[in-house]
Amino acid sequence: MQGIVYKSTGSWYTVKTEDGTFYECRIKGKFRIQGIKSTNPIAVGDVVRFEIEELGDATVGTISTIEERKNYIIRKSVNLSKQTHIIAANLDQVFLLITLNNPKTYPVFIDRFLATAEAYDIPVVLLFNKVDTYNEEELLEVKYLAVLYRSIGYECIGISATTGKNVEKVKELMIEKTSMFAGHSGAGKSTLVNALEITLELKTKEISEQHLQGQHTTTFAEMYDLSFDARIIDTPGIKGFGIVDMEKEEIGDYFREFFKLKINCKFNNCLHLDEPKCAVKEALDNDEVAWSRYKSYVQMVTGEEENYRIDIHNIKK
Ligand SMILES: Nc1nc2c(ncn2[C@@H]2O[C@H](COP(=O)(O)OP(=O)(O)OP(=O)(O)O)[C@@H](O)[C@H]2O)c(=O)[nH]1
Ligand SMILES: [Mg+2]
Ligand SMILES: [Zn+2]
Repeated sequence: MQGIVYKSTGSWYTVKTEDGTFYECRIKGKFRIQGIKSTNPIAVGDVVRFEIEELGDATVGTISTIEERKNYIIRKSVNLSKQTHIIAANLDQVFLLITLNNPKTYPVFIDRFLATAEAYDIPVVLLFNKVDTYNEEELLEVKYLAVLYRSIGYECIGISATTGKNVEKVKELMIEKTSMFAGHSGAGKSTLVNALEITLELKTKEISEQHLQGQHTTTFAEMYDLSFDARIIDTPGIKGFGIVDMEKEEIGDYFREFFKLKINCKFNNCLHLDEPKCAVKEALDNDEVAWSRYKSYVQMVTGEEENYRIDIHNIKK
């Protein structure tokens, strides 16, 4: 039988076949995928083949093979820096939920995420959530960020998952596609899924639990079929986004505006750091490239991996 993985809890995988039946499946023995060293060999979105057997009253499956992935989104595991974790596979697009506070999303997190998605060829749409809670100054900041990221080529939408503002716009982009919601814990991913499909009633952080900082409400990635011909993968919040398998020399190619300028750098292997006649640095001096983007880039190239992983909840503003 063949199906798509809708949920993975570590040892069990929920697989949906084409006729709409869900099967609980396991992996037999050690299951390794060539070339990828990850903590989870199979991720939500994977297409797998499996055999079923009767186990007492239940029918369970054993996954035998996994079909080649169209793409996947991967990051370094939080504690095991050498290990990687595949968040989801076979995506048409990712929506990154950004909040200015509760929790605060820093530009470096956005940029790391965008570069990784660019490397794996996955389109990203930026959703600035909780606009109903922002004061004038914060709304200006949203506007600034939206103008910046639009100029680089990313679609940006200001939304409110609780009031429903612009949720229809998000819906329109999701039709006929498999999408994923990503972002820090508390950014409102599950709330937005609920806003898209009110019958789902996914667990979201209760107001009474909001003081429990750093607690994830969603603990496993899970895919849902939505009534408007769309599939969404809700994921647990991520704190940091460690980049995986990127050579220093290629990171600049995943910053779209840098990539466009690179042809004008004196050296074709320019890292845009201290090289003479660097078009990126010239653009930076002329305010044609944003300092926040350049800072994120330098952090990634020089391998300052620690900083991004600071617990965002421990930062006092
Ligand atoms: N005011 C306001 N609150 C929101 C909005 N979106 C989400 N929230 C609240 O933010 C809190 C966190 O929302 P969740 O949907 O649980 O966040 P999450 O991103 O799924 O978090 P994890 O599952 O831990 O990754 C909840 O109390 C929501 O009600 C919004 O647009 N406006
Ligand atoms: Mg959630
Ligand atoms: Zn350069």
